[in-house]
Amino acid sequence: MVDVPSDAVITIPPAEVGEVELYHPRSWWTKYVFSQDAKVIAIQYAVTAMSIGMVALVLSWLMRLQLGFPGTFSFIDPNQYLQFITMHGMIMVIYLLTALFLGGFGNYLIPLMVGARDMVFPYVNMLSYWIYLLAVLVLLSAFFVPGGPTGGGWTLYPPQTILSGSPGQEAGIILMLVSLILFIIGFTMGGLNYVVTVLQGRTRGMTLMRLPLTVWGIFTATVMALLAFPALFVASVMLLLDRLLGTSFFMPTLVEMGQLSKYGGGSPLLFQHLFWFFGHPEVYIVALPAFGIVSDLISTHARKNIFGYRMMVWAIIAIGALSFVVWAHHMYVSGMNPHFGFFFATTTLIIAIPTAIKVYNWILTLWRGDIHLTVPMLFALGFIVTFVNGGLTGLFLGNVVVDVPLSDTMFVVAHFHMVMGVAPIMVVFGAIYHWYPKVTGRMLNEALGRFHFWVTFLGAYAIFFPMHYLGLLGVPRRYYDIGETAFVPASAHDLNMFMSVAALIVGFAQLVFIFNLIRSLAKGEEAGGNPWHATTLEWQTPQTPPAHGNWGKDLPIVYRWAYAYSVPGAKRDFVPQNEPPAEAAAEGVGS
Ligand code: HEM
Ligand SMILES: [Cu+2]
Repeated sequence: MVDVPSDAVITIPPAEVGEVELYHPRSWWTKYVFSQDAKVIAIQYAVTAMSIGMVALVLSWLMRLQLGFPGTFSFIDPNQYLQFITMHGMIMVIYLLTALFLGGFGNYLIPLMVGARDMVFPYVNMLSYWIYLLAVLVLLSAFFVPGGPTGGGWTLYPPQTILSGSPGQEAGIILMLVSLILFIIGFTMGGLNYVVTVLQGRTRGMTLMRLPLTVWGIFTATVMALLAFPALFVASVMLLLDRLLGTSFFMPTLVEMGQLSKYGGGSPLLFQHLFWFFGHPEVYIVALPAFGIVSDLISTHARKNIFGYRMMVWAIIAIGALSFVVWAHHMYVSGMNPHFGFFFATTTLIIAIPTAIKVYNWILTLWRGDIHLTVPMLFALGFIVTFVNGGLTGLFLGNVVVDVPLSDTMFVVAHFHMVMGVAPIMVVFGAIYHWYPKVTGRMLNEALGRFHFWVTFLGAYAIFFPMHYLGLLGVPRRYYDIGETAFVPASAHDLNMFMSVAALIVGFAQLVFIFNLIRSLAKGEEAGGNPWHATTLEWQTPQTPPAHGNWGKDLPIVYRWAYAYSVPGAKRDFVPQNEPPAEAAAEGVGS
């Protein structure tokens, strides 16, 4: 029998999907700009997300210059430091990573990987992108209004975000909240597409348990996002009402700049609960697509089937579900009831189990594999190392007694940059090197890619590893200048300088990457349809880049799971998901 998984039956999916006439663009505008083709929308999402990501990167340089060389760069003042932190954090987490993984990779890969012609609601999918773009523009406009963007931190905690005296209290905070509301509306339109396409748009033979883990990761993350973003949505609407109409959902009675404020009776803690009910799952909304993609990268580039496929699927689902009951581990210092802390510490540590299972399975996949150290593989390995590293510090911070002294120090900043900054970004890069040949028909330059990997990987460690130590010393986060204090030795300043120089170098390495992306469009080596000899459907399209409708006349039929690598007896070391059993048998598979 050709099939490898334990449910080796030639199955037909529960619902046969009939052919639906695709929307056909009639003009240049509807083909390339207001396009309803998921592949075009994916590229629009990806380009927008990476462009705004560059803004966040430049902001991080400005902050790092200030931290490394305080006093030398007098063009940032303390208010601006807070504003840059806020914009940097929010852009990186939401407008770059969430948008890129779901709107970018989700749109490109889901229809191709499940064997569909497009997303199920292409018009709504198109609107999703344009609303996202509007959200980005509203966000950026905050740099140009009086008072500038909000400086409330990416957590936007009231009361201070909307009180006078906070930077950006005038218009910045309003624009931030409006932008978030727009983002969520746009995301929901895309998200419904991703979920319904995975559930209803699969081609013949593509059972759920034959989906590549990339699809499982993006699918589960989308379901989570559809459940978590509403909490941020209502929190944003209520905070906007507090700011604009003088309601007091989140505002207690307080004195504002020496005057009793107009507010009273609200609960700032309620905002924290709503924010983190969204905020913690958000970490996994970014991490699960990364988990899925990494699984496929290491399986393809190590020519081995993924170890424990079913366990990997269930681990993704378990992590997704558990991450909804841990949110208050971000609130250990909020004065909440200690019993609550015990509950949330327990649930937090339980997540380590499915997560560790995934890591073991990646390692077992690599074990005795025919590892090709291609650029995507390097980034995948970089991800695993970094994620484990950030996960370990997460175990520290998940415990109440350890978190309390470390809370609001640079240790936290180091921890979350490792887990949800550097680690997912490694996957983004690995994925781009992996799928760029499918999107453009050309390979990215390998030497530049290796250079990009090593500088980014080692550089990220140079920036964020010493930061743990600063945190242990007690250096607080969100401080413009740590100055001379009894507990911070002079060496800490040297370390800060070192980290800032590393940040500049890492930033420049990204310019090399962008150069590679643009240069290879015209000059890259021709890729052919399946340069990595991968099994999944997106590599089996009749044309590369795939044409409108993806599959030509007939949809592919799926006969096996996505991981038929190095199958004993096969002539080639991979058997595509859609290769009919007869042909595979003729090649000697399983005979
Ligand atoms: C070269 C890469 C990066 C550098 C040099 C960098 C640098 C910084 C700095 C200096 C801060 C302010 C720390 C403080 O004073 O509290 C910060 C905050 C932050 N960064 Fe990054 N960052 C980078 C990449 C990322 C990425 C990829 C993410 C994506 C998750 C990210 C998410 C955040 C968040 C959420 C904050 C917290 C903002 C807040 O406190 O409100 N950063 N970063
Ligand atoms: Cu959390």
